Amino acid sequence: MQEQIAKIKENALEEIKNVQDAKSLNEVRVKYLGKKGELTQVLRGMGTLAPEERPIIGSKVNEVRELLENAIKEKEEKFAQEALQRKLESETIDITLPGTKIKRGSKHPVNRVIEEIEDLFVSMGYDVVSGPELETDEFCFERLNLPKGHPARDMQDSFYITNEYLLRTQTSAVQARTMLANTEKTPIRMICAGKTYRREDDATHSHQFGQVEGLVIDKKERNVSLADLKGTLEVFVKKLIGKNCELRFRPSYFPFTEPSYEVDVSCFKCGGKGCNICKQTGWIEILGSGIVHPNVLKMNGYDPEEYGGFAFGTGLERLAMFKYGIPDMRYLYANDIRFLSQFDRKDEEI
Ligand code: 2NM
Repeated sequence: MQEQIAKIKENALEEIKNVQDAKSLNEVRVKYLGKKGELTQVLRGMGTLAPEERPIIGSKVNEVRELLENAIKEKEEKFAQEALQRKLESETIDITLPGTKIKRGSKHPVNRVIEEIEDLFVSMGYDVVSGPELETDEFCFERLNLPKGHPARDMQDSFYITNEYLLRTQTSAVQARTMLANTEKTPIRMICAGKTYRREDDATHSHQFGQVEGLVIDKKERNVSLADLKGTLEVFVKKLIGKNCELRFRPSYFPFTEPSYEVDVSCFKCGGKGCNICKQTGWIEILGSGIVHPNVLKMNGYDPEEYGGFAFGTGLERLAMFKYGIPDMRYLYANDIRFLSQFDRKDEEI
């Protein structure tokens, strides 16, 4: 019997040594140590032994069982270790690979122009103010010296919601609100940029467009003059279009200013020689401006004998087109990613 046990031990150890995977290892375990395993059978057969032999054989079997169990366990651990190693290798991540690029939006050219203008005027001490796009007839027209019956108030030209409410046709409604709200009559330096609406239905006009308008009001004794208006607009245009342009002030008419001026800039394409952009004139109209009309001051709570100032306004789409050389206004509204992505944020800090 001793011999049989030694044989089992030898065979089992050999098989454990040669086994290649966890499944076969388990088969070996069952073969030798299972309920019907070879070693177990030896224990079962002990009944035939002489009583004095039993403890000797019993302890021998247990010794071999323990030896085999340990050998199996060791092998199991080896397999587990190898499996883990394979898993780690197959799941390795190369952290030096470049990441997937995240697509980033870009700022619309009109919004870029707004931000640039706001930054410039803030640097000159102006406030940036906003107001409602749904306006009242009162603020859009009445308080801006556009009395009832004025041609600019034609129902055909504006989006009226009710008799009283309409989509603002100009941002100067915000100027009127700012003046009226300033009961302390502290000096005003403000700009307002935003959307405005007109009832246009031809191919060359949009019913929604961007405007920026500015207003400066102070006591008469502080002499806010036409010189200040000219200087301010010169800084404005040169910052936006380029240092090397020239400005030309041309007498004009606006209901809310008197005197009024349209401002032309020397053509940035041909430099003034004449080309298709400036229609051979060498000049491009870029701004409207003037000294605030006494009626506007009066209607917004200011005594025109005591206070005065200037105002100006312009269209943002045209400015964006000039600044970026956009040949057709429709590009600004087409939402074409090929167009928009050209206004990348490369030059900006985010
Ligand atoms: C322009 C041209 C001239 C203007 C006037 C005012 C206000 F409210 F002060 F009267 N705001 N904006 C103004 C003056 C706007 O845009 C072409």
